[in-house]
Amino acid sequence: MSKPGYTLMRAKGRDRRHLLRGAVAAAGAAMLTGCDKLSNNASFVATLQSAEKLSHAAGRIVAPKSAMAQEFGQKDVAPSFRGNGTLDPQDPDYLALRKGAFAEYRLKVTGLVENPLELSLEQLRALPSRTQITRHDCVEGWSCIGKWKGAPLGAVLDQAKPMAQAKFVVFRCFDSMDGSSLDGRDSRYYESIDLDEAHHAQTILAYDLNDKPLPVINGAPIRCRVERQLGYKQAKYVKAIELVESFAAIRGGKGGYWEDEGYEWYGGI
Ligand SMILES: Nc1nc2c(c(=O)[nH]1)N[C@H]1C(S)=C(S)[C@@H](COP(=O)(O)O)O[C@H]1N2
Ligand SMILES: [Mo]
Repeated sequence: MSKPGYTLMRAKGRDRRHLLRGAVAAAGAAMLTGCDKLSNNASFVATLQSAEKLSHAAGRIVAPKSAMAQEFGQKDVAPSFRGNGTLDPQDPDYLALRKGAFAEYRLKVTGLVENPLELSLEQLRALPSRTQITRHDCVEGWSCIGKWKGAPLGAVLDQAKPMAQAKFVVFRCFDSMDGSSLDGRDSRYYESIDLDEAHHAQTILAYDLNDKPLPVINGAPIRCRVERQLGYKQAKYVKAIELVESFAAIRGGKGGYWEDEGYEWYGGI
C-alpha cells in the first residue's frame, strides 16, 4: 500500500475515534434514563473509558452481536470487483501453490483447538455454503458490491473445537507487506476477530466471487468476509487460522497488520 494511502488511513483512524467518542457520550447520556443498569456497571464504564476498546464497545452498543450487515440484490453487483492492498503475492510458498491451481492448498486450523485441521479446497467446498451480496467499504474511500460464496467460519470452528481459553481467531496470510514500521518482524499480513464475530452468520471463508473462483487479486484461494467491518478486516490469501487467548505476543500486538500501524482493531462500518 502506498505511503499517501497509509497516511490517509491514520488520519481517518483518529477522526473515527473522535466520532465514536461522541457517539458513546451520546449513548451514555441516553442511558442515564433508559439503561441505568449498564451505566452503573463499573466494568462496562471502564470498558467505555478505555480508548483501546472504545470503538469495539461502541460497535456493540449500536449493533447487537447478531445484527446483520445489509445484503443487496444481483442487480447491485459491480461489473468487476476492485482489488486493493496486495494484488499478486510473490511469496514462494504462495507461488508454488498457485502453480498447481491450489490443489495442494490446505487451510490449517491451529492453536487453542482440540482438533487441529488441514482442509483442502474440496473439503471446504463440501461444507454447507452461504452466499451473500454485500458492500465492501475501504477506509481509503471506496466501496464495491460483490457476491461472495463460502463456508461459514463457525462451521469450520465447530469441527476444530476451540478450547475454553480461546478468545480470538487470527488469520495468517501468505502475502508479505513492504514498508512497514515493524520491518524485521514477520511482515506477512494478518488479522483477527473475536469468537462472536467468527460465529456470525455472515462471517465466511469465501472461495467464490461473483459465481467464479476467487481471483488472485481478491485473495485466492480463500479470503475471509467479516461483513460488519471495514475492508482491512477482510483477510485475503488466508494460509492458516489460529485460535488464541490473546494477540499481544503476535507481531506489533494490536491484532492485525494495519492495527499495528495505528488502525482500530474493531473496524466497524
Ligand atoms: N492478505 C491481505 N489481506 C488484505 C489486504 C492485503 O493487502 N493483504 N488488504 C486489505 C484491504 S485494506 C482491503 S480494502 C481489502 C481489499 O480487498 P480486495 O482486494 O478484494 O478489494 O483486503 C484487505 N485484506
Ligand atoms: Mo482497505
